[in-house]
Amino acid sequence: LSDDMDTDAAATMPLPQSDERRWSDTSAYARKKILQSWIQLPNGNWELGKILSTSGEESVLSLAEGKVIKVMSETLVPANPDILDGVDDLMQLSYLNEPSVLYNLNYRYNQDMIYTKAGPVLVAVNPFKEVPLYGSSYIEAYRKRSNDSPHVYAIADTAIREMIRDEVNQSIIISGESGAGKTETAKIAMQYLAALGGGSGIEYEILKTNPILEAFGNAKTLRNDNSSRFGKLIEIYFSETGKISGAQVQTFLLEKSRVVQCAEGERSYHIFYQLCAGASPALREKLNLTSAHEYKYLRQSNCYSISGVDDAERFHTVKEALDIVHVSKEDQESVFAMLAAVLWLGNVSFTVIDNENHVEPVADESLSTVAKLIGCNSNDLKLSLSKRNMRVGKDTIVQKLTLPQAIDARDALAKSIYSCLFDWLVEQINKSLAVGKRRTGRSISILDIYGFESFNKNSFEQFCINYANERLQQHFNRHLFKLEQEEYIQDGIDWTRVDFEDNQDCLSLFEKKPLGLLSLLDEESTFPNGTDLTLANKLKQHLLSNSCFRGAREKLFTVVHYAGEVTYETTGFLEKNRDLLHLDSIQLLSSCSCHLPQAFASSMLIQSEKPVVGPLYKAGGADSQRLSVATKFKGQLFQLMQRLGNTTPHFIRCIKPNNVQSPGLYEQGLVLQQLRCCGVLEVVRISRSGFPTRMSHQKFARRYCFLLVENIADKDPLSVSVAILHQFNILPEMYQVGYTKLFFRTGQIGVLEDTRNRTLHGILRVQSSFRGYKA
Ligand code: AOV
Ligand code: MG
Repeated sequence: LSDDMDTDAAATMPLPQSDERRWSDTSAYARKKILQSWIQLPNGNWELGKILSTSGEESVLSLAEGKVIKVMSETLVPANPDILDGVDDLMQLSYLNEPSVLYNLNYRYNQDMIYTKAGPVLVAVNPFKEVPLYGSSYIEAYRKRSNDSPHVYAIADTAIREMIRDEVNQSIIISGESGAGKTETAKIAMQYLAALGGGSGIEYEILKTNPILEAFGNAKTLRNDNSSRFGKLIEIYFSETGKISGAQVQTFLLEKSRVVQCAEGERSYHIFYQLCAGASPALREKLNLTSAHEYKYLRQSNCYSISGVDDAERFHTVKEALDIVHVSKEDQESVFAMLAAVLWLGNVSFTVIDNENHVEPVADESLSTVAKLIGCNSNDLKLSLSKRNMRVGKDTIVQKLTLPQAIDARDALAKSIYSCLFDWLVEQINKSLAVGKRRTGRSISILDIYGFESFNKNSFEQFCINYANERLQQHFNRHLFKLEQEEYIQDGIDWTRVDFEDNQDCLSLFEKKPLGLLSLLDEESTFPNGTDLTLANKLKQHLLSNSCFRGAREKLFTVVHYAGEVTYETTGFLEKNRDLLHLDSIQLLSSCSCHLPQAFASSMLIQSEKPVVGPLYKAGGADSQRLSVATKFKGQLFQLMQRLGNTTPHFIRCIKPNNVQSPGLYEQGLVLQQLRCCGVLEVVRISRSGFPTRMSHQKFARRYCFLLVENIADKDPLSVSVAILHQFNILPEMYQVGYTKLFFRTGQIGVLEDTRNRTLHGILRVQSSFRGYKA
């Protein structure tokens, strides 16, 4: 590096300030002289400057376009030499500070290199446009390892190799804010696994689950035109030979409320608009279908289309996908009938029938269509939406409904039908994917859940979604930091502890018993007189001492999440958490002549120990112990974490470069906030100073002992390991010998693997030429 700068000036660079001190390493690089530096502009963005001179406490810098400025030296943050521009692993940066990382990602992003490694983690910056990085030629290049730039394909490839090599199940865990690109990334990973493990045909089915689940479980939100409103874990099974033998999809907590209500500018689930736009004339007639504009459930948010998306075309894609996962034409028609029934239910209106403000549904086209579609008597439907059967002791009394109660009953029915339909579809998909599945083989799971959300108004759904993200964040932390350090210490390795941001406090705020958010919410949900306001007051009364909790006026409270503060409004919390089932609705569905509603009714009854509305819930001791939505979700998340805990994880962190879903726009502040909260920089710092690769002595000895010149294979594994290390002149600072394992710095095992592969190839060549000679 030759530069004409004043070296003395650079030599007097002050010690980096707070953040920089945290990020910078103590390698030889960091002590070298600094030629260029980052300076933060008043708008918060960082700009690169060349240090011209330093005198006293001030430095003179030249910025782009010949601008020269004088600043306090202590505000400067050292920049990397140009030669490190756009390195593909942040570990390679000499100066690991925030502006350098931001710059590096931006540099790559501008050239459509959206993937960058951060030590063991893959960072993916959403391009919001098609980038030429996918398809069969890329897949082939990663399979052959002729392309080594960071990529989802490379992660998927490593997962397959490690699954086979270590005989351990793998997981690809994708996280990031809403709209950051998790679902797209999951599909790209699936594409690779399908290409490499394909052959049986089941891979097509696996890929086709995507359009189906997206149609029924994704919707346009203010953050993302294709936002996942459910969490998904897909486990793909492989045979011993590395071929896909089956798969299983597990879904988490679908946002039901969207079916009956969604915010201005958002949409309900895609499938409704697709059906309205794409159904054939015959189907339209059969379902008495009209346009999306005619349905109240779709009309309320005043948004019908998504730019660049053809709903009619998507409808055909979904139908084809349903064919491929073996949902019969007949069943498909029943599915569409259920969707139409939900839409028509939303149009059912009520009229007052007495002077006590009791109502009953108007007997119009909506009511008769719903009855026809679900296969029940119009009058039965009318009755179930105008009265409620209540059991008092052994007697049943009939209560007439007021308008809000009737609307509630109607919407509850619509939500139940939709969520049962979603579950039913997942079940069909799983039946289809289970063909030939052998549980004995290994698997790779891909996790794609709804990302962290913060809107102007945040309700129960955001509360659950953000709680899930908090759990996932801890899995990430635990794995990459805690376990890492604990393992070093357990194995007697010299290791200076590195502090990292843990989110345990926030998780405790949610999970602590009896005084945590979830317990208090459940408690209030069982009180008949509990309201959204009493809930908010209760939370404030008990939780104010928690550092992650803040009270606000009336029904508002704030949680300090790892990804930022979110203020929630308790309106609807209790009702959504109770998720009461109306007994009358279940009875109605079970009396229907169509098979889907019947199936829904029985799954509602068997399924969850769900509370049933009314005095049943209040009076019955047993009933009140039934699980609330939040508690059930918590249980699911625990199970999920346990499952993931038994796998080797591969993490992908998706980053959203702007909030307007536009290509080419890289907002430093937004990216930085995401990098900070997800701990990417800490990961790099730890990995760089640590020993990320490790292998037990047994395994190491077994794998490499044939390379030994001297025959000591009968010695204990530790001695064999040490002999191998010596023979290959691995530098002492590049590894550590623990009690049970060897620990290596990044890249070292690659050197050994190369030698091993070369030697193996040599042996094979010799053997085959020998065979050729004999023939
Ligand atoms: P998310 O899954 O992280 O949000 P998506 O995967 O739905 O985000 O991505 C949002 C949008 O970004 C997609 O619809 C694409 O338009 C674009 N996008 C993302 N990744 C790519 C890519 N690799 N190439 C091209 N475009 C991409 V949420 O489900 O809301 O948390 O809940
Ligand atoms: Mg998604």
